[in-house]
Amino acid sequence: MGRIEVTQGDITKLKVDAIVNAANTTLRGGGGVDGAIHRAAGPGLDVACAKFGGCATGEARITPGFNLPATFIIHTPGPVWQGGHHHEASLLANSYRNSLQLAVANGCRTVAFPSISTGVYAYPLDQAAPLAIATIQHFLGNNSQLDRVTMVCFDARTYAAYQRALEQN
Ligand code: AR6
Repeated sequence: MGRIEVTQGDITKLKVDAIVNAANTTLRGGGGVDGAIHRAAGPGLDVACAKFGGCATGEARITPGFNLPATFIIHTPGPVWQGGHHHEASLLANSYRNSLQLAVANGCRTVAFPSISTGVYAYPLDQAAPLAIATIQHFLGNNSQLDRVTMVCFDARTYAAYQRALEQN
């Protein structure tokens, strides 16, 4: 079975088959990790993303990596936190699951995620981290193609939350 790894760093630097982007429903770029990915990938990425005409929350779309070391970029809008009673948990799980499904469909063996929705979208980290880890673990249990899924945490607090979730899973 493939492994989950938790690391701290900048996801745009990773040489994996696919990195996931915590996008918005327009798929036309923004701040946070989305902005960093669009800047590092170069203008070809926005041209490719424009063709999708948007993406619903929890769904995913794939593009080439353009100037990134990663082969593909998988774009998924996570849910905006609205207090927890607006299907945020199932939508966040959908983002992880649909991204992994798309990665597998495109022959990927290594995938890296940022902490979807815990920045601008304000999903509480202590709830997002165990949900992300459990969803990825469950997917790995049912799929033999993936070798490694890496959670790439930008800051120490996020890193600690995912490490704890991994230990307790
Ligand atoms: N590598 C890895 N993680 C990063 C990086 C990076 N280079 N830069 C930031 N993060 P956010 P969201 C972390 O706000 O909450 C955008 O404007 C960051 O510290 O990027 O899903 C989109 O266009 C945090 O832990 O995504 C949407 O409008 C995590 O990535 C909206 O923000 C996610 O924070 C999406 O909000």
